[in-house]
Amino acid sequence: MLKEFYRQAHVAFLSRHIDLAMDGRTPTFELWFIGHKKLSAAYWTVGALFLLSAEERIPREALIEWVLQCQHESGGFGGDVRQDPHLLFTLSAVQILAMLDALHRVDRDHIARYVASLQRKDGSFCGDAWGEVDTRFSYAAALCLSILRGASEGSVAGGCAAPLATLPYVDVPAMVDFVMRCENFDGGFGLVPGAESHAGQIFCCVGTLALCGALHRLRDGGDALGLWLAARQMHSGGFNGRPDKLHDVCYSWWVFSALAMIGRTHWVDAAALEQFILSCQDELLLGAHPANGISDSAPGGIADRPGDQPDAFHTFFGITGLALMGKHGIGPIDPAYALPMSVVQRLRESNVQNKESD
Ligand code: GRG
Ligand code: ZN
Repeated sequence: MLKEFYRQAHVAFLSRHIDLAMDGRTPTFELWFIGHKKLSAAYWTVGALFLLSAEERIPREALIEWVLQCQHESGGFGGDVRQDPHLLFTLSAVQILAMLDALHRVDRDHIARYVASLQRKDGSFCGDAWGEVDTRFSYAAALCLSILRGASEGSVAGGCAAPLATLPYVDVPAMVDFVMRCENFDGGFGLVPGAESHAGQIFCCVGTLALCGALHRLRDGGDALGLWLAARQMHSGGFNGRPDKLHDVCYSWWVFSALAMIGRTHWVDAAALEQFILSCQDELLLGAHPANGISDSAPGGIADRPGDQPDAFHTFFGITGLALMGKHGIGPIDPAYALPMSVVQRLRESNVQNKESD
């Protein structure tokens, strides 16, 4: 039987998580999972509530105040109040502020300089002052700066219209060259040059190329990558992140958004993927099935795979997967910005206005 999407239950689950992220004194399993990554957890929950058209459940002003308190004097943001800054949390902060239309509440130039300070001579990015390099950080930098500048014209989905993007303070050609050094013989990308292809890193590398207007640099015009990504679909309909690994809901985003950016979503079975995501919904109360009408009162949330404990991360990436497919009235979402299309559209308009006032 085809499964239903339990929207109300997920909205309730996500609302509980926003409160947890901002308060955090209640020692619960969910809080243990969120740990020090509260700002990113807030991005997942706010993003999911937006995509479910449940913005009214977001405590907007309290959330903005808390995000602002997470900023460090360097310009970067920590995962919570009084934590060291990191590029990934800085991205989450900027994404949350963009969704809440509150970017005017921060000094954007200060944040952009912090991001740029993490670029190294070879074009790569560190996540923080401790010097670890990872293609996740290239993407975080490209996206952060794209949002702070105001999104560029043209859609990145299915190929990028723009030539090499200009991003404030960073060396974009070097940034792209470093990402291309992480491309493998199989068409995929890894964490650093020579590292194994992994769907999460592929999303980051393809996202960086898309935001920088450099998707044309892909090997075989993207065919090798498309084949590698399509091979991630398993009999369950779900994707794994690399060969011989288990299926996992979050790859619905990492894999399908990369396919969307290179215009090849039709190379996989979207209906089977949808059913896999729905089968990962919390079903604690669902000895009863949807027909009896109590499905929306389940605890809510989506797990990594059927029968596992739901969490905010997989709830967000399950919902973003459905949003990419345009299912259940969710979305739409931009695959490179990982933000609702309406938010990216608003950023684009602000970019045009900024240019006119220059
Ligand atoms: C704004 C959407 C967005 C992202 C920000 C943090 C980040 C940038 C990207 C993370 C990309 C990534 C590496 C995702 C993979 C996450 C994951 C499921 C890791 C588990 O890896 P393994 O090797 O799991 O433990 P497998 O599935 O290979 O067993
Ligand atoms: Zn996962």
